[in-house]
Amino acid sequence: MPVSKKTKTDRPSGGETHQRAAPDGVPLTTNQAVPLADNQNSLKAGERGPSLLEDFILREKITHFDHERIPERIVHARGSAAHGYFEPYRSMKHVTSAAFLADPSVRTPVFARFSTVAGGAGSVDLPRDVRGFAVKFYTQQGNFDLVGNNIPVFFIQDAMKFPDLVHAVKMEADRGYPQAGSAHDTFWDFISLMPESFHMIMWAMSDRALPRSLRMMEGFGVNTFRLVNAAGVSNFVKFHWRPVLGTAAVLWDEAVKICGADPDFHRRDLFEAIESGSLPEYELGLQIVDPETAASLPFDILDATKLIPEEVVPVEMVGKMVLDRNPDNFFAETEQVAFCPSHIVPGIDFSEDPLLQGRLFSYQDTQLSRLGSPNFHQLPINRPKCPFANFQRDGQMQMGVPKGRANYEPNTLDPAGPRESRQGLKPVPVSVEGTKARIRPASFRDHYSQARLFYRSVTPQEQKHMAEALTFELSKVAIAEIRKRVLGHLEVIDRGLAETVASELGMAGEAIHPTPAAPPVDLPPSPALRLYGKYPPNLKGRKIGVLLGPGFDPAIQAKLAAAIRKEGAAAALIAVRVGGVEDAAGKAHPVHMALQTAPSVLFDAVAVLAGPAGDALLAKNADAVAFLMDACRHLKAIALHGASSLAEKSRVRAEAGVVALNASTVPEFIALARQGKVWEREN
Ligand code: HDE
Repeated sequence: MPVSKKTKTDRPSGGETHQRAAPDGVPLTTNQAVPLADNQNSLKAGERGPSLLEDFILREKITHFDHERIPERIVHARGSAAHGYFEPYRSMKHVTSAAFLADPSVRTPVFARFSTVAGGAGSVDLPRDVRGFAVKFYTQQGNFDLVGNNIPVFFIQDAMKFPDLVHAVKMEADRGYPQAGSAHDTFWDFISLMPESFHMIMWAMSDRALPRSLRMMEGFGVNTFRLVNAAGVSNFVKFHWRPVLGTAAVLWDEAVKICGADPDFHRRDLFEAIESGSLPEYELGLQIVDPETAASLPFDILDATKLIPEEVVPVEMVGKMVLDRNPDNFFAETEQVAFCPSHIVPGIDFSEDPLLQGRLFSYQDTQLSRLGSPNFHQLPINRPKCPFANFQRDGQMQMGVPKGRANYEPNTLDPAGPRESRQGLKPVPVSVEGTKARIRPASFRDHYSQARLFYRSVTPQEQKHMAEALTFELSKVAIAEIRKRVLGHLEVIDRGLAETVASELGMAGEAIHPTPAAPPVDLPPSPALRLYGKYPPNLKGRKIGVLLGPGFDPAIQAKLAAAIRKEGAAAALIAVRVGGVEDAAGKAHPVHMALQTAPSVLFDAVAVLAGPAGDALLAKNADAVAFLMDACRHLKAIALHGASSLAEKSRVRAEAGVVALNASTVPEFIALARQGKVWEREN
């Protein structure tokens, strides 16, 4: 039966309200460059008839779409990245022949990707988790990937345990939850049986696992590498990154609420900072350890569950990385970038750390399955920015068109072709001898001393938050035996901590005691491990939420905004409605955000300004009350002008760190906000 019938909804090429054809635009084409006349309708047999298989345009479009996703990373799936550059402060030729560390006038392009570990690509930015800190340096001697974390040690000592660790922390095998969180039975079951993980656990339970911003966290290469100079002299090295803005973290309750208010909190923060010209900067530090010093350390330098206190071996700052450009395309760059710790350049070499040795295999292997071809190095984001040539050929998605007959070496047919060179990568000659065995060295046995060192080195606030984090995580563990085993390990680390957690769990006296393979020792504390108080207080790069109620005083608001700008911070103006708010003279002011979308967890400090009627209105608004109550609970500096009824309702008036705002107290509020949290309020 013919299906062609004129109907009322006859639309030759789709909707009629918007101009679709851009007369001056480039033609829309298929992937074979054939121009399209209609991108709205599939090819049909008659107006109301079935679609035709012949429609290669529809099939090309849908097929491409069907294959848009690639396997996400098995760990570190959720990440945010930026382009930038690295410049050394001075030549480091005396310790390394790496060219990117040799000449302060040379800028090396970089691509940095920050990530969470456990969650999937679509998970939230602020779970309690370790953050990845991976940097690809496109040097003149080839790519160097420094694939680190924001915590200087790792959970396990041997690569053999990595799949077990990751299986345990990721969503549970039968139920498919929780997403992106370690507070569940399988993670703590595994950890409770792995004493070597407890040093890292202390860090993961600390505020380091809740960074305020990717711009405000330290980074660490974790594994021990080697530096080698042109004369062949080599030393061990640990890599460090230090954020120029200093370190900062959010509280657990803030993190939980941020995940709801803005799941992309870190990604947005990084993107907006770069867009606004507030460029993230990190200094690169080297902790260089000669072989004699390495041998004298009270632990094995090859053990990735240990750090070298800066008080023992100082960190020398050798250069700076600046991130100055957002990716043009998230998939092509942030998703397709392939980091591999095996990507080193002459002047850098590996150590025999068994975790690193496993990593040298794993990353290359994972890229093959993720990116689908041994030619992943040809993708624009992965391509070295210096010339490269060899006789590897063909393979899926080959982008190059190699010329000539010779695809082997040695050859005589192509004398100008690529050859080995004297400046090439040479391994540091390390003599190796031993019996082949699956073995863990005795020097790796002390699992608790550095966990204790870390706990006893940090500030009382950090210690308090660690106890709270352990209590929270273990409260979500259903199997009591697991909790008891964890309490046993905590007792070995620090009795006071263990007692606090046991009592908060309602499990005093129930710990199951482990037998340490090596009894822990008291090491001298390392204040450099603190998160708070290590960097000078500042407001740079922070965001202040300024809630404006109707009838607010515009002169004070302008003064406050100018003072915030002067600090290098940003003021977000908020009103009940996104359309704006009127000041005391009835003049309308535009704002950045509506109160509903701007809970105070999104800001570092807050101010509320309102006239009498505006104050009365805000005091009746549940979002405004929650705004102030949360700012108080989350230890933020608070400034109030004419918001007394709201303050009353939110019970913040008598609290520490609340400034009565007027023209002369703006500096007082700024000085308070610079300090970060108002710690006295926490107690
Ligand atoms: Fe990774 N890790 N890892 N890791 N890792 C991956 O590689 C692995 C380890 C780190 O932004 C994977 O491309 C093993 C330590 C970062 O793309 C995979 C072991 C440290 C990133 C892999 C470790 C890291 C990864 C998954 C133990 C800190 C994200 C996707 C032997 C120094 C990089 C990928 C990015 C990613 C394996 C331990 C950091 C599976 C086997 C220690 C920052 O290859």
